[in-house]
Amino acid sequence: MESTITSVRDLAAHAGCEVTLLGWVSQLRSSGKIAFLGLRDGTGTVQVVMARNEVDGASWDAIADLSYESSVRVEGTVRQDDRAPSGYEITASAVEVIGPSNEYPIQPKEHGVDFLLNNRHLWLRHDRQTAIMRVRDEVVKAIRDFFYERDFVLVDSPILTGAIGESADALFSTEYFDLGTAYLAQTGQLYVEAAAAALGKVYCFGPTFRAEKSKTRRHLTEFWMVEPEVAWLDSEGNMQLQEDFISYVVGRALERRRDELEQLERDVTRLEAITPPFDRISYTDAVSVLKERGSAIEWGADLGAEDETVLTDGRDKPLFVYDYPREAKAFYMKENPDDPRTVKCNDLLAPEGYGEIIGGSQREDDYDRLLARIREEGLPEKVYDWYLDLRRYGTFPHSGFGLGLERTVGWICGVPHLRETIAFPRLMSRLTP
Ligand code: NSS
Repeated sequence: MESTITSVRDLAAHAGCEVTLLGWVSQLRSSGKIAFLGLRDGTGTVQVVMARNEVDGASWDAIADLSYESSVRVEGTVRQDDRAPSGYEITASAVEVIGPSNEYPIQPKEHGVDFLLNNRHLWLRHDRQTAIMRVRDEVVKAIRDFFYERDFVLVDSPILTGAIGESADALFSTEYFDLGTAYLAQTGQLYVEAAAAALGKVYCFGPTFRAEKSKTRRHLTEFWMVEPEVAWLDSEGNMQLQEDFISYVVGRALERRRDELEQLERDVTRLEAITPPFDRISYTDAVSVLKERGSAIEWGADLGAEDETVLTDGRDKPLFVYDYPREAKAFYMKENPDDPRTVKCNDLLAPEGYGEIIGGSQREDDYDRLLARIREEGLPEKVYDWYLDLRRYGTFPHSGFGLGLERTVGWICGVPHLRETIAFPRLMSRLTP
């Protein structure tokens, strides 16, 4: 009789029983009389022990052909073993090779990052990468649950757009039939602003594109962003929403992906400290602090990665920097009535050198001021006509923010370079695999 097909994760339920496992060989060691395989099936890895005199001849011969990442079917008995990382081990009675794997490129030795990225389709199978993907999956689920539980409505925004969302110098464009140039969305924000007037509390969550010529560890050309937008919310309320949101997401990763975080050797005590409220500092005060610490920054310039690290140095929690100069920020941010040189906005900087993970703002809701800003930036007025309509027909105070998924996953996992936080990273110099 065929034994039950099960997965590594569910072995506990089958202790002492005969089972069948399907997976890939991640480790291999044989003495001629006894062989040990690491069998990885996507839910975990278990050691399989095969004694030559306890399996049939065909199974033992199959072992001779085995190499890393061969796919196999293993039948055997589940034995409890406290020394095994999963708590269980399989004593095999039969092994069948489903797909051989000759000269698998990634071997258990040091490989350069370029080599690994060229083999990203295979590199994804390895322990560190699967742990990061599992944390990412949980972060995405937590993001959706947070907004669902608070009655936000998901409104997906278009990827092909006619308007510039953030800045004119970082656009990917493509020909669009008879209509001229279409741009790949840098943000869904302008569209969720329209949706907020329809539904109150909304968010979009999808891929966004930036043709930024930045070869840093924090820039992808394609990244995922979640963007909530809330009617009748001001900048202060927006920051409260952000600190609740970040604390919820980090809490969920700790609750449900602790094993993976430990596998990644993440210091989880650093994450356990992430609870509201987070400290706030105005841009103007931040510049004073930076100057005191020797930075050459001048009031008016956006903060660089190094400035962000200096500001968060020695802090346990993320830090809000609010009310930036308007020339440093996008056209849609609301002029600060208390200081019109600045706008009602904030960045949220993650600790431990991870830097900006959120950019948010209250939106300019005054028709004349918004039009003036569009003109000042030299943006094509015609394509923003619909956006101005939101200020023509029942304008309303509203705020929102954008959280970069990969930067957040990088911070939570303790992985500094974004190339490991998305399955198939798109960088300036990389379009395959
Ligand atoms: O440009 S942002 O600061 N803000 C916006 O796009 C707003 N329209 C969001 C909004 O208010 N709805 O980008 C937001 C976040 C930023 O803090 C980063 O975490 C992330 O998006 N981001 C990136 N991640 C990876 N790679 C690149 N190139 C990148 N650019 C921004």
